[in-house]
Amino acid sequence: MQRSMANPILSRRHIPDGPPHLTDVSSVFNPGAIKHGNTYILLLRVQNRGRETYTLTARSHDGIHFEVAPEAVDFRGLEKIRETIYHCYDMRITALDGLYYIFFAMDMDAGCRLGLATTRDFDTFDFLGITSGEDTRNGVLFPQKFNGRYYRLERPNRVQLSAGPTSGNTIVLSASTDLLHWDVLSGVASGRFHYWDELIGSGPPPVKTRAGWLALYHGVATHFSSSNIYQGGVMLLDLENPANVLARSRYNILEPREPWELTGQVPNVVFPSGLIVEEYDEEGFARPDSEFKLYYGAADTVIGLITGRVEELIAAATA
Ligand code: BMA
Repeated sequence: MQRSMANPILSRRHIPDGPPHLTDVSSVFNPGAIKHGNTYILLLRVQNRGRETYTLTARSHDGIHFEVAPEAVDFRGLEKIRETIYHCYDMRITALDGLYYIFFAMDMDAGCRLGLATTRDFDTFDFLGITSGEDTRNGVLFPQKFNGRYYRLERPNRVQLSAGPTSGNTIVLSASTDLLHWDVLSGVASGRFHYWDELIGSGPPPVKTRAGWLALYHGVATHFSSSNIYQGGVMLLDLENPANVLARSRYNILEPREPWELTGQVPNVVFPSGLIVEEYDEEGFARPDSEFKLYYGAADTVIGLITGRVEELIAAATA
């Protein structure tokens, strides 16, 4: 696995000046990622100098050089929500049954909620609704149904970081028949106090491999009182029952090392949020020797890319 030579592949300079709210923006980070036909698509979290958040679409033919659309995504139907929505962010994209589903965090007065939108073409987007009652974040949809039900991983926010947002130390598995109402089935994994992943949350949506669901996540080390360190790690979940963890990386697979990962508006952060696997076999399993592209936010300021082979991620989970 290695960082792209082109890193950081996206920074504020790649966002075209548009209307005043998108002129000379501050930062771009934590992208959702998917391959739509032969086009690599990122849904970018863009923050302007009013510290307002917009979602912008970026397209690429090689997964490295992206062109950013000048207009922010309009989630049709979002305007029907009566309560104030401060920010929609951290898009996670899953392809399922010919449609793209996008879960994202919504900061509201009552706390953080998970919103859901769909698109077929990344030109028009429909907001389906708010899909959580409690404070929760990092919702990721599995790319298949399980006995007729949708499954997602999510991370309830039950920990208050000192001088920071609410966070959490447990990833749970939830199920739904209509994508709007979700029931928690079981805990999946908890933070490991004193080590690299004390607080945890899912990264990109899980990828199906013959070794299990490849579930990347971020872990936060909080015990250095100066600054929380956000890192990336990997788990393998049981193919039939993803609440069962088959393996989990003892070591992080990605940590802040480059200057642009160590420094920025939130220092010491790598936040993996988009994973594209190039090749799947006839039965829909990621090929072990396939290349992957992992997109991540760095220091809540820019976007980085790391590439490697799927088998390296699997090996990291069992190391
Ligand atoms: C988390 C989320 C992420 C962010 C990270 C570091 O709690 O808000 O969106 O990248 O903190 O600030």
